[in-house]
Amino acid sequence: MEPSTPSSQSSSSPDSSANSNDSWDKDCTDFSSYDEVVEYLNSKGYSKTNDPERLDGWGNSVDDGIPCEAPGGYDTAKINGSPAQLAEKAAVQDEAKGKKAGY
Ligand SMILES: [Ca+2]
Repeated sequence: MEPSTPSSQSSSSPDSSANSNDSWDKDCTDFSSYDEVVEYLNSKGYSKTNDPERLDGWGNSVDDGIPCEAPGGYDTAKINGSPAQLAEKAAVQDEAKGKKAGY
């Protein structure tokens, strides 16, 4: 009887190089300006609930619909699915409803 030895010892070699630079997975640091972040997010159709590249939940670490860190005073209504944009849409709908109702 042979002593059972594990045929391959798993040495701990962290394979971090693989996921740091995936071309499809952008990070906030890959953008040179916040407008670029928003443009990218909008062009991909990403939003708070559709964020495969985890652009939201970075920096302020909250899935709040705001990707990366918006500079102070930034018009976040430009961001696809952001709370500010949703509020704007709701306001427009309310207005339309109001017009229909004759207000
Ligand atoms: Ca966020």
